[in-house]
Amino acid sequence: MILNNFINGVWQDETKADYTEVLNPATGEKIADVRLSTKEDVDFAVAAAKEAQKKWALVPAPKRAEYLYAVGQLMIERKEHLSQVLTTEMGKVIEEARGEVQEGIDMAFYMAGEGRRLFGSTVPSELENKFAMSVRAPIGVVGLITPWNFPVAIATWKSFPAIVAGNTFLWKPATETPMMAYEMAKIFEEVDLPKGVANIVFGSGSTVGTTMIEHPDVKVISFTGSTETGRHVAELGGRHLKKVSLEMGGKNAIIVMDDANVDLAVEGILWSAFGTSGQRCTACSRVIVHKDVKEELEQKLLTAMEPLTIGNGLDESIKIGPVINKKALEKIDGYVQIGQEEGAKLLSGGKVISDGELAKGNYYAPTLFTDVKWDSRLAQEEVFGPVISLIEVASLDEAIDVNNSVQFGLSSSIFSQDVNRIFRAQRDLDTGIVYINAGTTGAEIHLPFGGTKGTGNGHRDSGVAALDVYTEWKAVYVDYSGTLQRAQIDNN
Ligand code: UN1
Repeated sequence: MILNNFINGVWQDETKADYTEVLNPATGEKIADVRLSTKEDVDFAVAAAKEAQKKWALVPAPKRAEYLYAVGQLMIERKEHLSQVLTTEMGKVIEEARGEVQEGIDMAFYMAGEGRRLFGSTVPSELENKFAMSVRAPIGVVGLITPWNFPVAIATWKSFPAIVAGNTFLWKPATETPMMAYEMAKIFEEVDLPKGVANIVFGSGSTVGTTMIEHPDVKVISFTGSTETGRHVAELGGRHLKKVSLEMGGKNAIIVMDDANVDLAVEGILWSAFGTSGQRCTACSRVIVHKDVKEELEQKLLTAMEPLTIGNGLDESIKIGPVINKKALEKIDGYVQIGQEEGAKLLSGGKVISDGELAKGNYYAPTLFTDVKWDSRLAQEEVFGPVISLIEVASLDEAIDVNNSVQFGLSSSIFSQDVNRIFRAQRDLDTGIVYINAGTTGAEIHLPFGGTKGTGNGHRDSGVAALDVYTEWKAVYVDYSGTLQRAQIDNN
């Protein structure tokens, strides 16, 4: 299969452009060739999106929303197909793929509902016979850059609010996972979304991403991906005075206090650390444990890890799928070496799985380290793989300090039964998302998603807050006095 761009409602013909291979991370087999678009491809898409946006902005928001209801409906009908494609290109186990597609469906209906709200506000004017209000206005053409770990959900967090708010967009999916963008483009086409509202431009960050950011007609860039790339997006966007929304890394921790339900904590840790093979921005990679329950937690984690099955996520019995590619395997293994050099104690895993059939895919054994120093590289840097680091503490204060010691601030969690500790923790944990007695993953789409410090730049994906990224606040004054009233001047 050859994947070409979808621009102005038309699938572009094959040309002499370059392509790169898309591989199934579970088997190493080739799934497709995806186009590496040129600067000219981007320019062409921006021109189409710009033209389409003029008309799209005039469509009433409740009508724009109707397209999203139709998109959501088609996603429901195709849920199983979409989930299978998602597992095939990304590797996450099928149960999680279904969950991700469901997130997209939920986002469609949620944002469609916003079409009948898109609240502004009215306020009293300082002057008589004058009306004052603020309204949300569409911005124009927006550029969406999405990662491979959530190829569909994150794209819906960005594209659906962009659509309902009256913008048109260019979407550059990760080259590792272009199939979901292809599937979504087919859905946009089938619901008759007006041509040029949704445009898919496949290709690299260095060409497609950079051209989008530098293009004067792209007004907003919404990016989810690595901190390194995000910094570059922010720098380049800053130079071009772009509104840039960034969601980047995480080094999320679960705190287990001495009064915690340890069995529940074990379940939460395994789900959040090994789900999606640890490749979520929200993944738990640190466990900050009170010294009095440390040994119990270690033993229970080791026991619970034993039955975890590793393999191709299309098989319903598999609990842990592959990681995205060989480079990711090397990076994870590199951190395991670093951890050992830093004196952390490896309790389980710590190796690439290279036996039999599994050698063809990218599998890493679920890994548990203990006695990890809070300020070591293993405890501070994002690994993005199935690796847990246990860090011992002696009090809640210390646990919160350790949680907040990293450069990221996406998600955190505490297991405790003490209401005083819980309320203190939710206040003091410096992350955009806090869970009580649950793991660090599983954010719901109608709440704001994002983080503090190095995780983001103050914007939020999903939730009603996402509309702030895709709308401009406009203040409107209507003077019906029939006289020239001058604000701030004494008119009498
Ligand atoms: C991500 O890892 O970038 O909260 C997104 C969660 C999912 C989304 C994760 N709902 O884990």
